[in-house]
Amino acid sequence: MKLYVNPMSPNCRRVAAVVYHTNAKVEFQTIDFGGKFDWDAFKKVNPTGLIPALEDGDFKLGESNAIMQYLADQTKSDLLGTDARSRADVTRWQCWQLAHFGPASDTLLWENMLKGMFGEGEANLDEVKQGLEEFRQHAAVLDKHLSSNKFIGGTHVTLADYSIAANLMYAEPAKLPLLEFPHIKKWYANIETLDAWKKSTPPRA
Ligand SMILES: N[C@@H](CCC(=O)N[C@@H](CS)C(=O)NCC(=O)O)C(=O)O
Repeated sequence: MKLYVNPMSPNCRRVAAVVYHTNAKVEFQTIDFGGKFDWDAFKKVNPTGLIPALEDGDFKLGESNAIMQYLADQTKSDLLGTDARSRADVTRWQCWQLAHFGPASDTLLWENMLKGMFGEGEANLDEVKQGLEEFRQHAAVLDKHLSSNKFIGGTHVTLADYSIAANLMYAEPAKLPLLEFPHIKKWYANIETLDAWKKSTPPRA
């Protein structure tokens, strides 16, 4: 299998962590955003033109959360859950990440970190205010859940943990107000001790 990634990208990191966790036989192809890469040709792999994307023979798959599920299934890992209810619960949190937590985190990541890095000017304070409101709203849900659960899926690490943790990898420069959410902070510190998470750390993070 070939996986198109850039290690700096949170969307790619959640998949890379699963590759390391499962020892999936994957060859990483690193895409340099600033370099020469034929994005038009790449649309044959992922029509959205976004990474991560996976090629497994003639099967091509985009969307980080879907790729994670495919890798967990291919490696017969318990990361997706072992029965219908645990699988649905993991999927529920991955959907929540994509619909709610990810977009709120991404607003702050863009305004407080990436915009400056890409020379796109100062943070827009209205956007930051909106991003903070949304982040606090969604983080409160996760924090309450983690007050009585070691991992998001309960007692052991699942895809849900890697999906959501990826949005916190730039918590400091993105100015995510994590101090207000002690259970998330504690859980994330625990994720940072996992080998697969450590191995997926980008070179300059
Ligand atoms: N929902 C997608 C988002 C993927 C995404 O936004 N990828 C970014 C990197 S973080 C990308 O490929 N950007 C390249 C571009 O916008 O041209 C996923 O979870 O895989």
